[in-house]
Amino acid sequence: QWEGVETGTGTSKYSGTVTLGTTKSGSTYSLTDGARGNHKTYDLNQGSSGTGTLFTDADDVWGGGGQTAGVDAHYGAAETWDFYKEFLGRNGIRNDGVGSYSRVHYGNNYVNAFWQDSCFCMTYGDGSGNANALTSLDVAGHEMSHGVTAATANLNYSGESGGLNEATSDIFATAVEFYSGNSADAGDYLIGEKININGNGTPLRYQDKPSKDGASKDYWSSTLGNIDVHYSSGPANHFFYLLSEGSGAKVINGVSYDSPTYDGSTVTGIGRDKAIKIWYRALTTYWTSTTKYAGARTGTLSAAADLYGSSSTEYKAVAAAWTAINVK
Ligand code: ASN
Ligand code: ZN
Ligand code: CA
Repeated sequence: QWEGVETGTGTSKYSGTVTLGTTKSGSTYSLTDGARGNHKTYDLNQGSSGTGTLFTDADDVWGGGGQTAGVDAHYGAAETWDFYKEFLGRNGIRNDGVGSYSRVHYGNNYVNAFWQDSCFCMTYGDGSGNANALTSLDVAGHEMSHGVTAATANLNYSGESGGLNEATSDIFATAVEFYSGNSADAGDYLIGEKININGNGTPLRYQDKPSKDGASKDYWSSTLGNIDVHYSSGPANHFFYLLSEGSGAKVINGVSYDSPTYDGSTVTGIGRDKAIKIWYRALTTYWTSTTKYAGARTGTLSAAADLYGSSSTEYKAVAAAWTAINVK
């Protein structure tokens, strides 16, 4: 009997045919990613506590039936791990090389996914009615990034800091989706566009113009901290879009965007990669649990100064993008 790091193949629901990091023990393979801190994926089989059973398979070819949600979750965790490691130099959620775990098939007709610091794990429901399983790549990136935020700035999950916490998860969700380059799930500035959570084909959130969801705010105001964190995230998501792509109309990977500004100003984007690096440096270097939008502006300006210089185009674009969402 021996154990080894293996590479399996999976047929996913959202991301086409994918490779999976697996482990062989005796003659059985499991969803234990030996190349990524032994991140594991478990089947709760409709339960709502504990870890259920670790996914196992006889031939390392995965998918079909209850395995499919496991394939998507395991792939999403791997892509998120790779994004953090290769693009940002972060070795796992806590930067200690240790994997977390995913749980799928949580409860019955559960239309959500969530991260818990208590178990250092993420959990996915199967959806209900027209809403599909919550296991898309951007949802995985969003949930795992809650772990990164908890391990770094630890932004409080209420008021303005809660909006910044949520936006951080949406921003890195989008970053993972683009970085992955998966042709079945091309990068976009939409959150949850694959899961049909509204039942009418619309995404959960829009980063170019967050108010398109009917509840999120496009711009900062003094009452922003009074609304749900998934809506007070709007201005920060909007900042990220503007900093990356600029204001006005644009088509990216076949998706049309049209991003407005508070004051009618024109913002010229510096590209997504630089915007992500600036956000990450602010999160990990300058922000604390009580950072609000004003502090987010100064933190990202400090980050841009560190990375590109205080008289750089990038620094000026950060200032312009915050001003464009009414953070001056
Ligand atoms: N899916 C939600 C989120 O990650 C769950 C929650 O509201 N905590 O934000
Ligand atoms: Zn969230
Ligand atoms: Ca997306």
